[in-house]
Amino acid sequence: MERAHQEQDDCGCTILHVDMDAFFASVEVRRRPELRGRPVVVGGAGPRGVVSSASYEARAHGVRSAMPGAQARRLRPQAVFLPPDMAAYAEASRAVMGIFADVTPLVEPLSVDEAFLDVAGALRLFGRPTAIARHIRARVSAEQGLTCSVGVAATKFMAKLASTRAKPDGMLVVSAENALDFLHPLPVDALWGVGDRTADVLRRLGLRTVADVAEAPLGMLRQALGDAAAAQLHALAWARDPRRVSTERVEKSTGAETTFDVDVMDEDVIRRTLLALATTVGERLRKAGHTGRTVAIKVRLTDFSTLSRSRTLPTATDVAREIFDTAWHLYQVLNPGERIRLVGVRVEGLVEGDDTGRQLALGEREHGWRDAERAADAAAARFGAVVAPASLLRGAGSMNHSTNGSAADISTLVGDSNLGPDRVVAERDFDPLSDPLRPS
Ligand code: DCP
Ligand code: MG
Repeated sequence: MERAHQEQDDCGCTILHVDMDAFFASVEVRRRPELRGRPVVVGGAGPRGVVSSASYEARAHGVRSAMPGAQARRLRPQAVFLPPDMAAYAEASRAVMGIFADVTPLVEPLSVDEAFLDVAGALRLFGRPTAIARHIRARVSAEQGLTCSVGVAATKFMAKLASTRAKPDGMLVVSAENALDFLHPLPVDALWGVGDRTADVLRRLGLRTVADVAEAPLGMLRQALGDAAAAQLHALAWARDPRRVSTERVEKSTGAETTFDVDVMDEDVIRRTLLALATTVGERLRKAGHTGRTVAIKVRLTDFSTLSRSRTLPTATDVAREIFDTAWHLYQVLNPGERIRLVGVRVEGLVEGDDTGRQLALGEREHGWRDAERAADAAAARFGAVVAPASLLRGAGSMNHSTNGSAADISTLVGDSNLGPDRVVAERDFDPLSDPLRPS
């Protein structure tokens, strides 16, 4: 289905944004053809699970990603609810990214199912940008049995807006000439970087549409948002976006978080959960060969308000013990004093490899932790065992799952910052109390 604007002049529109339609749900439908045309929801199991992906048939009834599963069930009880199969999605992701790479080496993946492509160098081989977009859509469909939507424009910002507008299973070209006609009627939150809070600020200034922001005096925006954000929004509102498609994908942070089945007050449960999360984050850092200097925690209360705190260490770390000590300190200082729905731990400001300063900066004890954790990584790699800190085991028997709020049966979300703060890139059952083996 190719929408209006498709005949638009695609001259100079050398940036494509490709985004798979209802990605996780579509991969599930592909291997269960009997589900085609039915409302399908991936994720949302358990009392606190959230929806990862919903087929367009489920969306017609209001089901959306990130919505609590219970709400999705109320909206569409007939929907087929399926558990996520991350391995299958990762494989499909690799395959479609491979198709993009056949067209141009300038592919910037943004998440598991979307990428920017700079096709300026591919025109001689494949033809006009619209022809390239059609070619990609046809290959993805023929080889993967999946649909995607493609935005074609002169800038990343406009290409991304265009693909969103083309969904599902469509293509939309926004020529440089038509960019402002397309952009200006949109609400302010269409601008990159405008979340709920900035949208509120803009609304209080009487700015509702992108056109309002474009016409607003820069001084007014500066005063409300600061110089950098004001300049950026103003440029975007005039469809100016100088960012190039970049193939260097640097993870800026890595984190893990846990939603409790029952809201928790017990500090001991929270402490052990933070330790489990720090252990996961440390493992991921060591596996990726990254270290980071800033440790952050996130705490969501029963009323969904979210608090975060961070602290920058003198040297970068990949040591779970250090991450935990900092996270626990931050938690104690934060002292929420209320029931907690979710906690998360994140290490930010990642750099490749070791921080060379650390040997001098750290004492024997930290070295000991680091060596122990590396040994545990090696043991886990060799024996496939889950190696957990001893204190995850201690006190496990004292937890009363039904009355205390428990860390058992929690699901852990492991995410990378470049996928956006609240995106779920992996969801798996994570039970820190389940039979972990200690390194001998
Ligand atoms: N995802 C997730 N949790 C979210 C958002 C997304 O687990 N809160 C996962 C499931 C999605 C995939 O990432 O299938 C891609 O995210 P998209 O935002 O592109 O959503 P979809 O591909 O499902 O739908 P569409 O792109 O058609 O809107
Ligand atoms: Mg998608």
